Amino acid sequence: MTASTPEAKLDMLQNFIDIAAEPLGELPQLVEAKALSERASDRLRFPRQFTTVALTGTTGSGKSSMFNAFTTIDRSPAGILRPTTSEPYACVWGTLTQADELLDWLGVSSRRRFTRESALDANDEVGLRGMILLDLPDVDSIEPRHRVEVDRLLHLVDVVVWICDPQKYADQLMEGGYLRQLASHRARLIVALNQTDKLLPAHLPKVGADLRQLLDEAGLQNVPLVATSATGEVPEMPATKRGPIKPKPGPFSAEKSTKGYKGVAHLRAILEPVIASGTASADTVNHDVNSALELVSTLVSRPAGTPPAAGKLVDALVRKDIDQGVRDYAAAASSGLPEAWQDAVLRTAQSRLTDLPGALNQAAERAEASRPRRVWIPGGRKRADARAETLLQQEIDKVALRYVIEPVRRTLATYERARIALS
Ligand SMILES: Nc1nc2c(ncn2[C@@H]2O[C@H](COP(=O)(O)OP(=O)(O)O)[C@@H](O)[C@H]2O)c(=O)[nH]1
Ligand SMILES: [Mg+2]
Repeated sequence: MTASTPEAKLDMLQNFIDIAAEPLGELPQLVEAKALSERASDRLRFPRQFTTVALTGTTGSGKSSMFNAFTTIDRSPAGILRPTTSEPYACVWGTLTQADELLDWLGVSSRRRFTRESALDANDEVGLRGMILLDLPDVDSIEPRHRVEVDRLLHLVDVVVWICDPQKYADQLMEGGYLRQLASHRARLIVALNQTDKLLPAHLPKVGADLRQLLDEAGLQNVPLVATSATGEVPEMPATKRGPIKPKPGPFSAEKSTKGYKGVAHLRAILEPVIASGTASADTVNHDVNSALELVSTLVSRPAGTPPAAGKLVDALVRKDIDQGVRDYAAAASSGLPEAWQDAVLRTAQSRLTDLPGALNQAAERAEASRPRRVWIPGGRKRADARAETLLQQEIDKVALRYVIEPVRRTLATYERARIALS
């Protein structure tokens, strides 16, 4: 592969998808690769200085309260009427107008956009400059419309913060491997154990360790875990006993205290360097582009060879063993190619299957018509028969070429163009 920048890789992907779309049709890998590349090229068009961060999780875990704690303004209504958040809210740590197009793309209505620009001027929020924080509808919403909305958004943002609470985190996390799936398509995922103010100090490390273990078992060892409280304070963890044995590392990332609202300080401490690096959106794009390339790379293998000679196919057509003859020809022509292309070759080989019996009959009629009605010369009958036989063979050759071999050749040539597009 020669392409190195995301733009070049996207060109390559686009090229491949354009070529392969017709023969491969709605193949799931191709559809997914297309969605990923479209998303990545969209994201590339928006200002790079913004990092989109989505707060997500099940009902009542504290997403909206967390949003409020970060924005310090009561914008996203928490509690009372549930599920409360039916549409996403966004707060921009920067100039709102610069984020407008990005927010349009994310589908945040203009009534639900806020800014922390003045706080940035006052300098106390500088560490979050460039963040766009999103409060999403609940992932377990009984409204299918909300769930679809959440899924769509989670695919678009740069960082996902999964909020869970100490009572229900086990159920909240493991719902159908949702989180693992999330981690696989999002470069950055953070888990926040929220509402820790409800826990006794001695219980916090135990609950944390249990949650950490669940995450590890789900294959999420690299996902940071933080303790938060959106409405109060995270209890002080009991100091680890000193002794000859080195204490085990605690379950939480970023245990050091930081400035800001105490209950969300650790989450903030993890977010700040990500936002300051300004590379999150590029990481998102790279992640999507590379996933798309990985998907399409399974759709090419060895170069397409020259299709096999017509002999066996013609013999099968002469025997009227049409179906098997066509299948065998397609299989021989596509052997060693990825399965999707073997299927595509078979589909084109069979594309005129219903026309074949008629075409073969006409070929036979043409050969027969060349046979003289009466033969007077000695040995003439034999020669005429042989001539008619040769003619029949030639006519069937033509039918095989036109109805099967040429379509197969075209598909093989398309495969070859697609393969080269990726190399
Ligand atoms: N004690 C405590 N209550 C919280 C915390 N976060 C949220 N809540 C409460 O839990 C309820 C649901 O919170 P909300 O933010 O609406 O949850 P959402 O459905 O995830 O948006 C509300 O009554 C909040 O006041 C927290 O950290 N500590
Ligand atoms: Mg909410």
